[in-house]
Amino acid sequence: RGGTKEKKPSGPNADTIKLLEEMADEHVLSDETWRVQSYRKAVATLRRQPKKITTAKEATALSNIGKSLAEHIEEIVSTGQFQKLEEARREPSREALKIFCNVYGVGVPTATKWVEIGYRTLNDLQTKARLSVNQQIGVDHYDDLLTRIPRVEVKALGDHVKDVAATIDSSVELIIGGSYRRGADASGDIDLIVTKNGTSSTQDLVPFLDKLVDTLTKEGFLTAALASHRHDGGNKWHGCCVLPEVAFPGPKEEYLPIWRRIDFLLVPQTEIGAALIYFTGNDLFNRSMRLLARKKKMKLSHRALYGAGVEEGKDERKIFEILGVQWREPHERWC
Ligand code: DCP
Ligand code: MG
Ligand code: MN
Repeated sequence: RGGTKEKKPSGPNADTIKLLEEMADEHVLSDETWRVQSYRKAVATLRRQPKKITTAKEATALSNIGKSLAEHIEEIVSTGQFQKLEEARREPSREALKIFCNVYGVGVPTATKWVEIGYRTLNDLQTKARLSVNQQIGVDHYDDLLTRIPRVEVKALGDHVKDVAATIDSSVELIIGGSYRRGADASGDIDLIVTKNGTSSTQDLVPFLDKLVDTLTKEGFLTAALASHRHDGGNKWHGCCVLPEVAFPGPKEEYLPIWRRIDFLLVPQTEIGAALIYFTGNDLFNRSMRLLARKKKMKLSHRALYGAGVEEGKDERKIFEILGVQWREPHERWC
């Protein structure tokens, strides 16, 4: 889960942006959300500048950059260094905190707690910590679950699931959503949207999902179920999978049975448009769409756009139209 930075810094302020983003990440680790926000807003402003910002005075004149951030910017440009960042990095327990935050299912509070207890390594967690089922999977498969899945492999995983799904119910449709649908070269997990013509409730798809999960588990494709996978009346399933060697899209010598994260999301046909928007993301794009809906006295959820006499769930394009936003292809929804 490599953070939210999807665009590499470029342009006249790239060097400044790089250090500010690194500082924002440090603030994530110390759970100072408001600082993270102000750094990210400042970075967004800097990205838009056509010229290099070199002084605090220039920086303060821009939107979303306060006095102290402006001084940091001047320091970075004039000295090439950022004192605060270096101090944060000298903190001895920082490495452990980072490692623990990268365990699947572990957030800053839990990682901080472990550091305070005195744990420093994954081995400490394995031998001393009391881990939940999910955390145990996260520790056991630490490297695998941190490795991003190349696009060709996401497709191969999806194709394998589609083949098995067709043997259970040939009229069920599976769509790969998430970063894959946005065209990403590599994804953190595979998000599979499960839908079927004629369905109007998630419940209509539950028996299918049960069979699918059962079959895929028996054949060894699904390797673990993650807890809390039956939220919202059973419309989701979260777990791990391994691509079979025969389905590997590359030379056999390069095949490794890497554990991957997989999510199934049940969506009735009546809600497929809203669900496609939600599960395509990205999360920032979703947030701005929801905000826009609210401004227009409507509400956008993963199930429908509704309010102000409107109810639209099944047509992705219509939802854009009603909101008055120009259609954006999935690959244009990075922010
Ligand atoms: N989503 C969201 N808000 C969240 C989490 C998810 O709007 N807090 C939506 C947008 C995401 C989609 O769900 O695109 C899938 O969630 P993922 O966590 O799988 O994120 P991505 O697929 O976008 O990225 P990754 O490649 O890291 O899996
Ligand atoms: Mg994903
Ligand atoms: Mn996901």
